[in-house]
Amino acid sequence: MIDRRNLIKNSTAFLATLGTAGIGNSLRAFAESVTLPFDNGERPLVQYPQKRKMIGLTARPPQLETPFSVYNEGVITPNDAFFVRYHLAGLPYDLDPDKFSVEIKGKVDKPMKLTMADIRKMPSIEIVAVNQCSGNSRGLFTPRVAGGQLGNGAMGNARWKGVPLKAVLDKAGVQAGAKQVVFGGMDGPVVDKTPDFAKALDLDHARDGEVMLAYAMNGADLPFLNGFPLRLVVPGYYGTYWVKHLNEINVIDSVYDNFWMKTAYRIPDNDCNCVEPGTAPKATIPINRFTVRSFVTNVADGAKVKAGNVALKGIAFDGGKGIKDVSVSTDGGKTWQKTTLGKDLGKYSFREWNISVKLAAGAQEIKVRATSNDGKTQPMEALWNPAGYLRNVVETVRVTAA
Ligand SMILES: Nc1nc2c(c(=O)[nH]1)N[C@H]1C(S)=C(S)[C@@H](COP(=O)(O)O)O[C@H]1N2
Ligand SMILES: [Mo]
Repeated sequence: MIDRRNLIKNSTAFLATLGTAGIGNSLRAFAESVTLPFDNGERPLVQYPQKRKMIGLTARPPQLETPFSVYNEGVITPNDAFFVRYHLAGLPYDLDPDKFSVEIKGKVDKPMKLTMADIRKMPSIEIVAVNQCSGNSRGLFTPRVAGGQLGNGAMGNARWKGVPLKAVLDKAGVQAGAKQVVFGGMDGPVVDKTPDFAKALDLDHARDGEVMLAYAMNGADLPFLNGFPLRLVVPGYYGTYWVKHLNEINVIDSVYDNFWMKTAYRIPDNDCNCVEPGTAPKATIPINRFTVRSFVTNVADGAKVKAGNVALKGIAFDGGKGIKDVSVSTDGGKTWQKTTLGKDLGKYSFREWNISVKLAAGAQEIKVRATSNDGKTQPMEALWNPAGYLRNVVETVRVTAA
């Protein structure tokens, strides 16, 4: 029942805000701005309904980065600080959650439409999982690449609640010969030349019991900008598959080949998923699981710290094997010290790490490197691909100890 109340609060409060201003126009730019660590990295701090001040990338559609300091508040990213990414400017601002339904169609025995009430009646699951945009950290690529010039704030970790996609597919009865499941959301292009956004997963993946239709995030309704009232959650996979305002699930007997699968969101088809900087890959595949990453969160690049013992804290995550080890180096990567890992919230979650290191007076570099349970680790030199995806170089924080 709490869910229901939240739902009403969400819709009326949020839509009232929109009704008076329209979200694009209600963008309030503050005098404050932040500068991300690359050329042309100046960004306004902006505020949208249900969000705190966020780093503004674009206004139409709204695209917001999480201020990096948020990741030091805890391993769960608060809803009001969770990043926002959209491709198309036509957002479903007028959606009525009472009339909302998701349609299941295509190669199924019983095509159906499920309302939010229908979905809330089904047995629910919860998974803590990181959502990260493929283009997270793209602005740091050298040579620079085209696309949203993001710092490290296009990622977040939340406790998602919803129903397994498998349960929904079973209800509809997937027919023999089905190959993929296509997901569509309510947003669309404003002018018709941009192809509508839709993504597909292989049927086996769609039925793994973890891919879910989520209606709650960290114990509350999804914020509108994070896909209210229903979104796909694909644990371990890049955010592009996490379709928001999900209203169409289409089971098909072919491999989906729209623009967003066939042309965009593809990575080099080789072992490193990388190419020589400035060159084009010979063959590509759709982007899929996250590469393993780790960050220092309690000391910012350029900070001044006290010489001696310095407590360091941060986060690590990977595409779903879970984090085995996070180590820190203060000598340029010659030696590494194991950190202590924090509470395990599941293999798809951010994992906290802590360590105390000795820093001599002067300019120092702190490097952090995570290894996942399948032995994958982070490269010392950044790998490159033309779309600026998969960045997972060992991060370096430069500090002055005194
Ligand atoms: N309907 C819809 N869903 C979408 C998108 C979109 O443009 N429209 N963008 C995708 C991409 S690329 C990312 S990274 C995630 C971002 O999720 P968030 O905005 O909740 O952080 O949403 C995904 N789902
Ligand atoms: Mo993305």
